[in-house]
Amino acid sequence: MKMTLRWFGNDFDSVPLWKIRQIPGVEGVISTLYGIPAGEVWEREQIHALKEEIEDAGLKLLGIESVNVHDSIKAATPERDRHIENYIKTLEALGKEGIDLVCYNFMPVFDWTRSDLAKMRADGSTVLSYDQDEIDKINPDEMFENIDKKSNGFVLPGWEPERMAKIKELFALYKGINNEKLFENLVYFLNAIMPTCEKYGIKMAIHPDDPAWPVFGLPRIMTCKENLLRLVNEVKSPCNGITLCTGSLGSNPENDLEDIIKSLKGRIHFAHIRNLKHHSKGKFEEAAHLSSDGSFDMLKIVKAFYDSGFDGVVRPDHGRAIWGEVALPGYGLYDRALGAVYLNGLWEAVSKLSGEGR
Ligand code: CS2
Ligand code: MN
Repeated sequence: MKMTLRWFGNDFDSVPLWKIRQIPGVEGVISTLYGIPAGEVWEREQIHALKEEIEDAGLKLLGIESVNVHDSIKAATPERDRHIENYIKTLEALGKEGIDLVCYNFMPVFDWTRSDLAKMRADGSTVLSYDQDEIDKINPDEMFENIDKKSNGFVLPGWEPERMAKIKELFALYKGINNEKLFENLVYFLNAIMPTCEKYGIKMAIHPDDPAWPVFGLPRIMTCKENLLRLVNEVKSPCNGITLCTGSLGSNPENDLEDIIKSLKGRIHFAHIRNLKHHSKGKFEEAAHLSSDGSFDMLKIVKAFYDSGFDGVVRPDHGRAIWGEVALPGYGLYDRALGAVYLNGLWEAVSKLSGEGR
């Protein structure tokens, strides 16, 4: 298992690489060329420079999160093939730089959705939270405004202002696209890129939808065991796999995380391991990684990864804002560092107790 932290690059992240380097057990980072809009080609030189900067800090670039998929591909508009060609060019450049893991998502219009980015908890920390009743009262524009106000001045992944400026057009693209059609579009995209992924040994890892149900009437498909399994079975190449994000899938308490992890044996290419606290149906808040702070049994989750033979790249996911840190909501240093160390501890215990010490 390789422990990493997500890093948005010097121009966008509040956390410098040297601090990440000092978290025990963290070998590398997961990064991206954050400034490049979805659909444009990444040049090899830019990827090389990113890699070099990370290596100079004593870390490895262990994967990309994300190479975003253009909405024309998700909605199958006439421009999709041109955008798929661009995506392939980006994959080729990544492959030539030795990058073998790419995380992406297939959520229409937005990435993750939250009703509050800074919900105060009893101990004075703040977390991202979701309340379906709140979301039902507002439209996407209002949600963007709320999110923008509480983003501490940072650009949030999936909520780039230039995308949000086109929100009405984006919604219009998805008229007539239901879950089944969106699924077909995903399979079309994957079939088109698989030969390149196979040539360079790039593992594609789709991130589940967050929360794991449709929002604002837009279709969402990466929400449950059945659909994840359907995807790996329809596009059989081992390069087609999953980012198993416990917080996103676990937003729906009906998803049995241990069972999902075990049933995707061999097809989980990347793990985001975090906890959250359920209040009632459609209402949850994020929590510290520790089991007792939220609703998940983190030991059982880590053991499920271990028992299914997982040995890939892991990262803690969103953390609480603590100790006065001002950072991208969910992506401060302190709570994610605590999360990484805790997850490493669970992994060490599980692996040594199993007698294998993997
Ligand atoms: C999120 C997403 O839960 C998460 O990891 O922060 O922004 C995620 O990075 C994307 O959906 C992956 O494409
Ligand atoms: Mn995640």
